[in-house]
Amino acid sequence: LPIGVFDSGVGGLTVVRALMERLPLENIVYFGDTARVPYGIKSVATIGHYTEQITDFLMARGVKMLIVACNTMAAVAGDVVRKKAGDVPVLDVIDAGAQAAVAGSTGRAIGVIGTPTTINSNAYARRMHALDPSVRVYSQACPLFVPLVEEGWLDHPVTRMTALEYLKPVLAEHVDSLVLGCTHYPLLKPLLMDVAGPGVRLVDSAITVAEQAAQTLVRLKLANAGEQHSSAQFCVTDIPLRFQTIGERFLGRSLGQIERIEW
Ligand code: DGN
Repeated sequence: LPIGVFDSGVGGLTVVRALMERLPLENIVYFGDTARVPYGIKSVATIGHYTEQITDFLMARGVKMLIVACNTMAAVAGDVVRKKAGDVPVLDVIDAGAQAAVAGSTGRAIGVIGTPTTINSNAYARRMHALDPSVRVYSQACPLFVPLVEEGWLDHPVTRMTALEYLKPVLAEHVDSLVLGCTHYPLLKPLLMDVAGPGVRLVDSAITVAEQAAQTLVRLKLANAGEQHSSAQFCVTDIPLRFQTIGERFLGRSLGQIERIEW
């Protein structure tokens, strides 16, 4: 059975990339709601409704695990997924990122960056405080990062200046870790590392959720073993002009066959 991974658009392909690297024997079915992206600026009720639909779609495909790759959906609609998923284990990027951030923080001061919806939900801060009430969390919404990444400006002076501006207040608090709380941000890692400096550890939620998936599959005896060939299937609700180029940049390889879902 495949692992179901979903996102509001192409961004979740950074999670698929991390999963392919960590779990090369697993089959993956990806759902990207490219017709309705971006979610980061929509209301909680609308995001909840969309999330419910996507969960039903993937459950009908018979998945053995669900991964909420979108931080925005994980922030405000994680419960919706868990309710619909029944016995199927559900992982999400916020839970994984928060755990990794707290576990590896040396100074108990953690920065979080994400879309406005993710940051306004306070979901990262709440999860981190539940794990360790002594951590101080400094959050910053970075709405310009998503379009800059989709434009491919990963190492561009405009992106660097934007990052400097966004990170200034967070860095002034002497954070020791910075959580990349949005699917798009792993592509900015080299630039963000440069801007944040060597004293700040970047926490990549895509990598941490892939690690959590590997451990969960082993624990629940659901891991694919043996010589089966792994496959990845990509379902999207729209195929915009630059989908292939952007998607392959996020995935780091060719997308292959893309299935267009008509809703
Ligand atoms: N996938 C979204 C996230 O991780 O927050 C970013 C894209 C969007 O919906 N704006």
